[in-house]
Amino acid sequence: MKVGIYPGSFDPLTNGHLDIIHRGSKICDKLIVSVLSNPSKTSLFTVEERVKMIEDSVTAYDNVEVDHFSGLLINYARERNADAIIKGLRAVSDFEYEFQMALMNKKLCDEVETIFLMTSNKNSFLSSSLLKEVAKFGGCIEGLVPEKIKEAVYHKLK
Ligand code: COD
Repeated sequence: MKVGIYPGSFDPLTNGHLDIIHRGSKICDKLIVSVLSNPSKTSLFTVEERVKMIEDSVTAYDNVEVDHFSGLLINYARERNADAIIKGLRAVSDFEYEFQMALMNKKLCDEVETIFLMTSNKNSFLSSSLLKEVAKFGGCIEGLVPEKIKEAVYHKLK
């Protein structure tokens, strides 16, 4: 059984993340979407809220599990017997950092591969931070996140 881990901050989950989950679930027998718990980083939503929002958004997938982790991703990947780390790539700006992390993770554990899925055209500009900025100043985030998450973002930012 091939196990993939899709890690991220997911603060909050966007349609760009969902697209990677959809496509990742087709290439893994089991895909674990895992939220990084990082107390030193300020986030809009708690880890529990982010996990719940993702769970509510992936009910259609039998092979997708939602979890959270702290510390080194590669240690968590080992604990979960993962074969691969799944990442999304948007632009060259993503590439440099992701490339560095993939090589470091490979150095730390040769057995776990990093697989990059290119963003879909329609999501190439989409990030959680940009989305929050737009919402904060009253902009429209319709169609960029699942409907329930849209309401939750506006509610939090009120
Ligand atoms: N289209 C496609 N992919 C997207 C989109 C989009 N519109 N938006 C985001 N993504 C991808 C990102 O490229 C990323 O792969 C993933 O989705 C999650 O994105 P974010 O923004 O929610 O989460 P990040 O990038 O902040 O997550 C970073 C990690 C938590 C994965 C990373 O910091 C990590 O592994 N931390 C653990 C500590 C560790 O092991 N450090 C050493 C690394 S070598």
